[in-house]
Amino acid sequence: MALKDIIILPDTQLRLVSKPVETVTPEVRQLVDDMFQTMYDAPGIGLAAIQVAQPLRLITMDLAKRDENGDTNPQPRVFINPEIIAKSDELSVYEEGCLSIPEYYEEVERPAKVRVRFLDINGKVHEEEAEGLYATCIQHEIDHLNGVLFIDYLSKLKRDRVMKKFSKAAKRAAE
Ligand code: GNR
Ligand code: NI
Repeated sequence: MALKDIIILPDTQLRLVSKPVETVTPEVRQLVDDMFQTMYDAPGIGLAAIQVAQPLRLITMDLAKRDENGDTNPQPRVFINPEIIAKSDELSVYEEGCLSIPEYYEEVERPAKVRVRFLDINGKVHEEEAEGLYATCIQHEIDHLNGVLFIDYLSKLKRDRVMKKFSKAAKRAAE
């Protein structure tokens, strides 16, 4: 297993449209392991492969909550070539964050429920109904596969402000 660097704004790789996974090779399994390690270390509840600079339609997720003792029952999930095949008309608002836009949080409105089709690590097809945090997270992650970030749903003013802040930080870091 290996920790990978998470790319952050204004890295233009975040705007790539990721390619379908054709076969689950040993390299893909290794990438999934590395993504889990990177996601848990961050920590985050979801990670798209492009966030570790791999433009593949591959997502890891773990929505497990800590219990009263502060322990977790890990619930690692892998989504390969996921597709949203239905969305509710009902919307819900959630305060989102993104490991590629560190320490910035804003409310985003999205369909409250979605139906998602995906392959698991063994190539088996699944279809699931997602709601609550699961619905928010899977939509956020599938957006990454299409080069879309949650700031794209904010006003141009807010988005420009965030882009400017991260561009300045990158320039300072390069000096
Ligand atoms: O860790 C994460 N938390 C989160 C919170 C609200 C909505 C979406 C997310 S996903 C984010 C990790 C991430 O950037 N995944 O792409
Ligand atoms: Ni994200």
